[in-house]
Formats: sequence, C-alpha cells, structure tokens
Amino acid sequence: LADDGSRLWLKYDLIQDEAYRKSVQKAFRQIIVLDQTETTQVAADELQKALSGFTGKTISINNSPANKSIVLKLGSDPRIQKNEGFTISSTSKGAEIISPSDEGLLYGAFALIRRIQTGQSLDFELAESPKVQVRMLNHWDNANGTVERGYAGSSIWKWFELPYRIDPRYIEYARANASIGINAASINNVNASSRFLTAEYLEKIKAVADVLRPYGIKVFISVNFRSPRTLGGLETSDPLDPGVRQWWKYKTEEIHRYIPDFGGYLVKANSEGEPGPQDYGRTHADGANMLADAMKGHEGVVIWRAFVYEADPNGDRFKEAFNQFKPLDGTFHPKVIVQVKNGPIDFMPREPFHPMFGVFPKTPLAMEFQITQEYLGHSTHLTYLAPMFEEVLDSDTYAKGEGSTVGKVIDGSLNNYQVTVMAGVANTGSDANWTGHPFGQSNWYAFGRLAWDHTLSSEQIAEEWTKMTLTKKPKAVKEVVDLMMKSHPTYVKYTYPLGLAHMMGEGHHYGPQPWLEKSGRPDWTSVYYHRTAKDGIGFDRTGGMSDALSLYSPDVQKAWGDPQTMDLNYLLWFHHLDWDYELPTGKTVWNELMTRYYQGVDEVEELQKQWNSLKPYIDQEIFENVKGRLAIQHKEALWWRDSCYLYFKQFSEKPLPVGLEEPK
Ligand code: GCW
Repeated sequence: LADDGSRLWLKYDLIQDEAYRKSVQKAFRQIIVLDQTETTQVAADELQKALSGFTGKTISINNSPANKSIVLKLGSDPRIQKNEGFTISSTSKGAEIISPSDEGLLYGAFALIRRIQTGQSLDFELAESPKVQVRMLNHWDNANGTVERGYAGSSIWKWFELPYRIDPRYIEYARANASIGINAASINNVNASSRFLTAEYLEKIKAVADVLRPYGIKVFISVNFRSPRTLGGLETSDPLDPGVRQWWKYKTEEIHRYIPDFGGYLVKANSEGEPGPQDYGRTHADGANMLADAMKGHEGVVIWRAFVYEADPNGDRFKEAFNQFKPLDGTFHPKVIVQVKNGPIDFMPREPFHPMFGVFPKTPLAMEFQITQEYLGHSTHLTYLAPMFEEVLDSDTYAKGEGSTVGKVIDGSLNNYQVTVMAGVANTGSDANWTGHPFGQSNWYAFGRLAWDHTLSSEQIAEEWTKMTLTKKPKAVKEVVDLMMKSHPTYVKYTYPLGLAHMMGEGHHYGPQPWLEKSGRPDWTSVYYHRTAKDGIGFDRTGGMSDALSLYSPDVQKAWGDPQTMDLNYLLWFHHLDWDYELPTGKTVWNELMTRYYQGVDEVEELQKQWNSLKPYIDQEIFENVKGRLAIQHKEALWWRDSCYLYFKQFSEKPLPVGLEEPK
C-alpha cells in the first residue's frame, strides 16, 4: 500500500464487496455513445476507465444500442432545467444518461461513476441541473511558475514548456474538475502580469484551452489594467480614451483567434496597488464596461473584483467595497459580473457574509471563496472548509424578506441575474497529491460540488469525498466525516475565537501576530482589527466611528446588534466589550475567549486520537502524511493559544479561568 494521492478522488479500484461488484458487472456490460463528439468521447472513456477498474473486466465502447449498457444520448427531458443538466435512469439492467448538451452527458457520466464508487443502489432516477452557470477556479499562478498563496509546490502550468509540451497533468486536472462540474478556469494571478496578453503567452494559453475544452472547461485570463501602456506603448490606460478602447478591442479579437470560446476577463483593479480606472478619475464601471464593450460579438464576460479598500486609519475597511460599488449598481454593462469575496475583509477564518450581497439587485454578483488556506493553516492544518462555505451560502440577507439567502443571490434566483458565477481561489500545485495536505483535496472537491448545487450539505459532500478518496468502511467513513466536520470550528477556536480577525503574521499570513502595530498600511496591522485595550476587546461597528452594521438589512442588524442574543461566532466583529461583560454562556468575555483558545488545542488532540484510530482503514502513506501534519498543527495550535493569551493578558490583566493551566 502506497498511495501518493495523485489520483485525487478519481480512484477506480476493484470493488471489494463481491455481490455489489457482480451487480455492477451484470448491469453495465458496455458503453453506447449515440452522439459522437469530443466531449461524449471523453465521457465514454471515463466510464470505460471507471467500470473496468471497478469490475476488473474491460468494458467496451460501441455506438449501436444493446441491452445492459450505459447509453449516452443527447436529448431533452422536462426535468432538465439547464443546458448542462442531465437525467440518469438506472436499473440492474443498464442505464441511460440524457442531456441537451454533451457537457451534460459528461457530468451525468461522472454522477453515475460517483454513485457506483460510493456503493449506492443501481436502481435510481436522477435529474440534476447546475444552480450556477460559471463554476470557476481562480488560479493565482504567476508567469514565473510560482503561486501567490499557493502551498502545494509551484504552478501546475508549465509556461516554459508550453505550447510544445503538454504535461499529462493538464488532462488529470481537467478530469478532476469536470467530475465536480467546474467549467471555467482563470489561469493566472489576479495580480496580473501583462505578459499573459502577449502573443507568446496567448499561444501557450491556447494550448491549455485546447486540452481543457473537451472537458467542458473554458479559459479566462486575469488582466492588468495598465496593459495598453505596458504592451501597447500607449501613453494612457484611461478607459474612456478612444485609443485605449481600440487597443482592448484589437486585443480581445486577437485572443479569440487563439481561443474562439474564450471565457472572458477577470480583473483586480485599484486594489492593493494594482492599476485601474480610478488612476484616471474614472469609476469601476467605466473600466469594466470598456472591457465588456471590447467583448462585443463574443460570448465572453468580464468579471470585475470588488476586493477594494482604502488605508484610512480612521475609517473602517469593512465598508469600503460597499461604499465604492453600491452607487454603481445599475450602471454596469450586461456582460459585467462583480465578484465579491465571501466576507467584507479578506478570507478570514470566519467572517459575516459580505454586506454587498444584500443590496445589488441590478448587477450580477459572483461569489469568491478561497479554497487555498491562506489564513486557515496553509497546507499544514486540517481544515475542511465546506461548513464555512455553507454557512455563508445559507446566511440570510433578508434583502427580499426571510429566506433571501446568499445562495439565492449567487444563483440568480433572488434578483433574476442573467449570468451567475461562483469562483474559488485554487489550492492546486505541483505536489504529487496536488494540494499538499491530503485533506486539501476535499476543499477543492467540496467547492466544485457546492458551485454545482449550493444546497448540498457539507456533511454529505464530506461523506462522498471520504468514500471516494480514503475508505469505504462505514465505521471509518463516519469517523473521518466527524473529524472533517469538527475541523473548521476547531481551527477558529485556537486562532480567532468569538469573531476576532486579522491577527496573523505579517506577509506570510501563517502564525499569530496580534501585536502587529505598524505595517505598510494602517489596515494591515492586527491592532486595527481587534482593538484591544484596558477597557476590553473587539471592533464596535454598531455606530460611532463605524456603523458598518447598518449596511445590512434591519433583520440582520437586529440579529447581530445585541451581544446577548447574537451568534457569538461573530461577536467581536461588531462589538467592543468590557473584559468583564457577561455573555449568555454565563462567562465573562475574557473567560469565554480563553476557554475557547484552550478548547481549540484540546480539540486538536482529539483530532489526533481520532485519526490514529483510523490507521487500519487508511492507506499507509496518506495516514502518515496526515499524522505528521496533525502533529505540527498541535504544536502550532499551542503557539496561537499561548501567544494570544499572553498578548491579551497585558490588557485584561486577568488570570486564566479556573482549571486552565498556564503555558509551559
Ligand atoms: O488575501 C489577499 C492576499 C493577496 C491577494 C489579495 C486578493 C492576489 O493576501 O495575496 O492577492 O488578497 O485577493 O487580491
């Protein structure tokens, strides 16, 4: 036994349960493709690979109808709501997959494979359609092969080899994404180099696009707003300048000569030093609309990020994006989508949902999640992110009354958006197992599943992934799922309990640095966020200097406005409280805070024990890999706990609650 994890969840090993294996073998003797396209061929090949692996018998692919087969057929069904949807009718005597598109057939094929791989009954009817149209990975991969906030090696894109050599991993990447319904990839960092728009790089990107196309994946490019100057030799990049507009028009046409089905542009502008329309006194809408105009006549879209803020020491970064973008709602070109991070600051371990989600009826908003664990322990700490994604998607904005969840904003149903997008910042890298931490794979998997259907439960996704990736033994599956479900709350406890945020080490964003007082910008320090003082802790956003809570609907304000009734996980995001303030738990703020830090460490110890008990059921290499990382996690949970305790104690001047031991 030695599994390097390179196959991800696509493990088509012989089914161990003999009776089940025989029934699969009997039901599916061949694969029939009635409509031959590159994509249906990919679907058939995948089914062949999977079923041959599951049964130990080679399954053939044919094109004339026969009994006991899996039939892939283009067609319609009233239960299919979207082009990429599909139905599967399966019995012990064969299955039929129907979709109006060949991509839908591919997704249907993977759905059938998933059913078998997770050992479910072969007698079923299934009808699925994706809830969101563009389900996308955002790579923060640079032209020099490094990955910004990447913790699993270097970029998977071998720019120096492309377009001449196609790394076989591109195909594995495409398979993995297609298997979870991801249909778009923005291949380079949003801190974008103009180089990606040169003919030299467009040729390389074309080669990648050609590999991904049969798997239903469209390529997007992140663009640098200053490109007309850096590449085109123009004197300005002003979006209202006719020469600049012409330049983007020509560039967009050129891209389409390489990639006719180009997905579109992703733009980070006037954010963290990146150039943008504001450099010329123009608005985000001016910039985005210019690019959308350049896209005229093509299917591509412009995804414009809302991750902007200003360094005002007396302001509140929480409100910046809202303030800059809210007045622009209704002024964007129909091809523009505004991409918003899940929370108002920056992918902190737990943030309240971004207030923009409640107030953008006229411009489609995209969700941006971070799959890579920038603030969540990189690839060292075991943190299953789906419960956090779920918490955001299920949050109620109350924009149109109760039930106006963020999920319904994103899928377009609340405001009738014409284009819908969910993006995740990728955690892929050149490591053999793609994500560094073996459980990092589950975050990639879960993101794709939730982008397809945000109503799936994080627990159900964990169970699927575990059965496909780690073990099928019911007892062990239960333990692994339990461990995964506990992991995010545990991480939050030993790092940022009670709604603390932004206390990580400067630059690398890994360990604790709550004492950080000076940085390149006032809102990059720690003290700006936790506001610790002799009189207490937390950022008061209920009025006064920051009334950020007022950006939410009255119902949300009510829910989060009162420390006695609110979800304590968001407490210090909105309230500055006296150390002795008594919480509804019966503990003071100080005692509750310390109790959570200590619980966090204890819970890591429990995770370690739980993982150790799984040894007989998990591949040895994966087992040892996770075990080693958990040991580091334990050491670093202590580091977080102890340094935060010692730091806060200087202000609270209080002892640890009874029963908790001083750090060694
Ligand atoms: O989270 C911060 C990161 C930056 C990143 C930026 C962004 C790509 O620290 O590395 O830049 O967000 O999302 O633009």
